[in-house]
Amino acid sequence: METSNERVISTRLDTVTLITINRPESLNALDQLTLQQLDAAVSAIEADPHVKVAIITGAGNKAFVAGADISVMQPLDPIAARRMATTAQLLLNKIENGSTIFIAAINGYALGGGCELALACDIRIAADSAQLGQPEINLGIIPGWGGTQRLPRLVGSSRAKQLMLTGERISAGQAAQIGLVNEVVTAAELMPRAQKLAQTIAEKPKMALQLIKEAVTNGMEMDRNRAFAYEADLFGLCFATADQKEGMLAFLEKRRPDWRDC
Ligand code: DAK
Repeated sequence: METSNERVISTRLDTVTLITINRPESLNALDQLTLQQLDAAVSAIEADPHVKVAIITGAGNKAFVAGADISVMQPLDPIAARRMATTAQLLLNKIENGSTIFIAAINGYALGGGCELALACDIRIAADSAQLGQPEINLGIIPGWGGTQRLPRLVGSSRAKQLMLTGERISAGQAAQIGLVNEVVTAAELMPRAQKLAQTIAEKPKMALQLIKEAVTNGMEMDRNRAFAYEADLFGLCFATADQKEGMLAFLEKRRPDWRDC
């Protein structure tokens, strides 16, 4: 099933949805309309209990997302910039804290807001032709879509500072070395690999997927003792699901589990 809002195309294949940001003439730069349509696509996925995994990619072969649209940002006053920040941050929080597992399939430039969008996803796979970076410094601004927070948590503060202070772009290979992307494949292999990974994850029980995401995302922000207690709570919650009973019974009966996703 395909839903196209022109700037963002959502294609649902059973339990996996592919979201394509579709503004290739501007290297998929995010203007207000594209952001609104992306927000609508993410909300629709979150509202659909059938969807377990979403892949986000960019249209064309040059860019994932080359950042926020600079022509839209240039004339903003502080109040409008703050409003833009607040609404756009809600979208990334939805991706980071929602029940769906998000995979960024980085098919080209992932710069500024594009890199920040990928950072909010759970897993990042990149084509070997991709380039990543936070070039905001070259525009006289700082990353404003969570980059100053998510990037250091992922790659360490020193590497994050270097990327943000220099504005330099790094290759997909360098990004993999510092843990900014999980895997690098050829451009031709990118979507098949992302689909295969999505399928592998989508075959797992939904509640446990959701609780793993929640435990890691929220636990990272807690001190160790609270985080372990939180993990214990979520572990306990698994035993309220039909899939815990089924998964363990299936093991004992030496058969494949028949997940109910509840
Ligand atoms: N905005 C608008 N248009 C862009 C764009 C962008 N970010 N990136 C590329 N384009 C447009 C170009 O203007 C050009 O349009 P035409 O001239 O053809 O009309 C077309 O895409 C093709 O680009 P180029 O001709 O430049 O292509 P090249 O291959 O020569 O260069 C490039 C590719 C990616 C190296 C170059 O386009 C480039 O440097 N682009 C800008 C990258 C950048 O600086 N990105 C970071 C922008 S700052 C926030 C949310 C988000 C953000 C901040 C706050 N809040 C919620 C508060 C994010 C900020 C940013 O992302």
